[in-house]
Amino acid sequence: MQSRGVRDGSVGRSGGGWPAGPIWAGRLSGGLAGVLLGIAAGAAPAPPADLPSDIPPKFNRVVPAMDFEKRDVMIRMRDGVALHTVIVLPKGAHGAPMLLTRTPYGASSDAAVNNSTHMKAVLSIGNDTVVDAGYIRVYQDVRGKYGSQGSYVMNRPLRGPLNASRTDHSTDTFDTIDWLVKNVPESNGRVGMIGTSYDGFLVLMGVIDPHPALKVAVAIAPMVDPWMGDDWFHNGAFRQIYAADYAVEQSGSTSSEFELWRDRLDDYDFFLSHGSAADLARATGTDQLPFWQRLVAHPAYDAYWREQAVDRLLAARPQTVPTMYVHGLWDQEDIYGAPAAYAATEPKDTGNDRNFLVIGPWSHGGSNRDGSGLGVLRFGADTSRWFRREILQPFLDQHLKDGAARADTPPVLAFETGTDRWRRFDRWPVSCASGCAAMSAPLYLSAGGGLTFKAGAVRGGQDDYVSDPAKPVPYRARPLLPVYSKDSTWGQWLVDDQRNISSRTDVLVYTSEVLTEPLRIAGQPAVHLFASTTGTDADWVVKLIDVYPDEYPAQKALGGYELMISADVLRGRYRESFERPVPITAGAVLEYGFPLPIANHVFQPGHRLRVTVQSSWFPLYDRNPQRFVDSIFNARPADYQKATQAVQSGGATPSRIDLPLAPADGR
Ligand code: PG9
Repeated sequence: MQSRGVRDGSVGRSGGGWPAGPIWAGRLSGGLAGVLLGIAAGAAPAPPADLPSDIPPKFNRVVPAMDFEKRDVMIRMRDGVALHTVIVLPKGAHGAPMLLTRTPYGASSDAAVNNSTHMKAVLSIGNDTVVDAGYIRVYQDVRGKYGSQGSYVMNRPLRGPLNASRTDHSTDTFDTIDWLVKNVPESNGRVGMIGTSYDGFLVLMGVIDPHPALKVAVAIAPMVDPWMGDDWFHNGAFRQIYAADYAVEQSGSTSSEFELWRDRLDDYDFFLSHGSAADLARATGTDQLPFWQRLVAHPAYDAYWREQAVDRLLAARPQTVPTMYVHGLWDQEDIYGAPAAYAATEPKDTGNDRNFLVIGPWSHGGSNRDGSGLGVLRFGADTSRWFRREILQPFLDQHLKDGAARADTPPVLAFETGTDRWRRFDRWPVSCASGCAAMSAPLYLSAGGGLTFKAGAVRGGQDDYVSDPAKPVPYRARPLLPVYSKDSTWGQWLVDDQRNISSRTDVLVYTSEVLTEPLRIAGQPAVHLFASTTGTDADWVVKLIDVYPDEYPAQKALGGYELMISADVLRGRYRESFERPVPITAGAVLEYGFPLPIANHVFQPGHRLRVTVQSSWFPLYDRNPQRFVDSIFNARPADYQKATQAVQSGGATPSRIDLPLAPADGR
């Protein structure tokens, strides 16, 4: 009641809503107390209409000198649409290079990570060396997001069969750079692009038909082929947990203020309780979103996906802008993109001096943050900072700064996990999947749980397990927090201890003898699984794991740790063709072949190799009903069935992983 009295103005009336004679009233100084409490000697004055505001009509904020200046501009594209752009200039800049990031995540917030008078603190830490080098930093909202006009299209395709309009990210980048070089007099007229993930995809769009002032590009963890192995699918298996969140956040509104709601803590329960991906989309309203509708309309690798795969687009065009691809070995979102785009463009780099690949021990975009460790892993130094200072900045400077020295950028720089050191290569080894027979060594699964390089030591036979869609294998230890929740450790899940998972009865485990010598792999392991199912469709998830010694005094938590080195999934219906799914013949032993993400790792003496096989990875991937249906998005409850999966070893059906071996101490 008291607050109601304040609101309706009754406080001034004697005997009003205030308690009589409050002790604290006497402590207020007369005038102010009079105004606040309406108490005055003699006749009661008319009550004020309202209290004076604490917010003055004009507040002149006193800000000490800033070491930068910010300009907010709208840059008009060729079709009249204006894009919101923030230009951050070091004070006194003159003849400075410009570094451009185009983004759907908010240019203004990218240019105001902290409230500071220092440019270095205002930008994210990934910009530390760029600011030290005196660059002008430019951020731009893509069409339809935050301050920009126009329509937002998720991964807007290039003009052509999938985009009938006059513009795309390539033209928008061109028009933006054209404006920048004409309207930022503090610049030297040279522009570089840098961006991570979606912003990395935008970098690659920018190097297509580039503006002549675009001199260098750095694509960090770029989304390149979202069906084959980046954000939305891996080999046809749908990345439900992530796509469901992302669709709502990114395409639910211009300024990304919506999140997918939850009605329970554990995402395992949440996704399981809502049935198929389409059922959940209906329950949450996600099915209204055009982006979601496109996902559901294109479950297979049809022209829609093929025509927008960035590696194909790049391969089909001349490469004029020196480009660095930056990849994280434990990238939980875009583990496919950077190596694929590098591989697709490398043949055009005849002088081996325009196309560069950096492979670090990072999660998604980890090179922009602290890189001293990931999860329980420690790398002995801040690998990200070292990369930015010693590799990235000299590379940018070489192409953007007037008179800068030539950088000593190796064509390929790869951090070797297991030994924690950087290695320089002339080329990244071709993948086993595309024919590295000479250097690949088959690691055979042996019935009963063995794993060996010796074909003669393989025990023939089969191991089986029951895969039950009602109890799918979680992708990490439960409870599973939503990807974007405040306490989420989503960025670490690829280095989680696999112990809790491999101890399940629906996961097959194959383990080698203890290694007596280091075993080094550098490249892409290739799975050849011979297996049958009693169902008519099945997912096959294969993980290559480094099992630490049972006790590990150097870091106790790593005793017996099961560290995933490389892993992926194949949706069985696509074993013959990604374009045309076919049912699996129940009971037939078939070969399932697929490459795993690249690794650059040394399994140390005392460690063991482990391979595990399972048929769900939930809810990171939606459940395969295990009965062939037209589209798994629309599977009905009755379609989900248990199946017995049998994995073969030896003889004519030698399940194995071909490992890209490399000399343990050589290059
Ligand atoms: N992995 C995110 C993404 C990239 C491209 C498309 C959609 C999502 C990202 O981190 O930006």
